[in-house]
Amino acid sequence: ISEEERDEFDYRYPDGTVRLRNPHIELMDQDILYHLALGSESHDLVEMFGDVKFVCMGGTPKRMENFAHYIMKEIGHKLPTGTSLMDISQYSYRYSMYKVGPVLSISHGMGVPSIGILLHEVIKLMYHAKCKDPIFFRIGTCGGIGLEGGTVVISDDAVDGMLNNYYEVPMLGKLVRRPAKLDKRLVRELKALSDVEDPYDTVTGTTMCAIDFYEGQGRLDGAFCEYSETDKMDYLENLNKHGVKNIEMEVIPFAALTHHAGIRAAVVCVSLLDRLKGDQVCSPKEVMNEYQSRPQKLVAKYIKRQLQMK
Ligand code: R2B
Ligand code: URA
Repeated sequence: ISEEERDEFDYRYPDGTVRLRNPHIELMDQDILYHLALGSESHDLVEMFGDVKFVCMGGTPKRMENFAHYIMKEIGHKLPTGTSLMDISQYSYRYSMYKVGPVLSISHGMGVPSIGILLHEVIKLMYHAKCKDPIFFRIGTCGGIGLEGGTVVISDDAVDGMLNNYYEVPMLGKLVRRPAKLDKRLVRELKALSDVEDPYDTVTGTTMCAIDFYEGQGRLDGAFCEYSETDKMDYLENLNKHGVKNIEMEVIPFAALTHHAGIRAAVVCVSLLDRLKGDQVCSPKEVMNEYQSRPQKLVAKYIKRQLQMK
């Protein structure tokens, strides 16, 4: 690990616990994590979450429930007898959250605002629970650029639809920018775990974060389209030239907010289709489900290795 890499993720207390860049929180009587249906006074967050080491996020509640069951099997975690896996945030009716020993599996919904709100609350959860050196993963889906459907992409950089590599948020009438940086060491470690025997490729590259699925990703099949197929192909080819390997909808806030909090994080997505060849997602359900298990396998392998090293 280089000096530069270390410096980037040192916004933590020496014991590895998460430090908040917000002086107001510790002055409050209680902090309600509204969209998680949790609170710092209503729940013993240290008792409930203090042992969390890995936070895995993905778009849909079902995928994250499946991941929770899968990781439970992989790390050999046993639930207390007579209990079953429960959605801790079910009464938020917003996100789903499952806990399997040191692993949290949480759905983030679609797009920048949805994952942004969740990240505020999960980063505060790490702080309240005094979690040490938690690592965040997004296991998701994407459209590939010049990559066959089923290819796994580990993001080593993030850009938005204008090729800017920062998260820009209007605050108090001003635009505030935060660099969208990912942990390069984590990228290397994940890449090294990919199996050459896999019947699909695992690549690293820049991921573009769109704020829309259709026109925001140059699709021709939305309800509206006022550009030509040539315009679309020129745009995608230009992205490709800039090293963009895939397009999804959350990487910018995910990279920027974890980095701002000093939390190591990685994004691993499976490409559902090659955007140079089409726009519609039309693989059969079984194929799609198998595709979606690929990022989960890689992240589970990483978690397993980390736990065995202890
Ligand atoms: C990938 O898939 C979703 C859109 O279908 C979005 O959440 C994303 O990033
Ligand atoms: N998710 C996206 O955001 N885009 C795609 O093309 C596929 C999945």
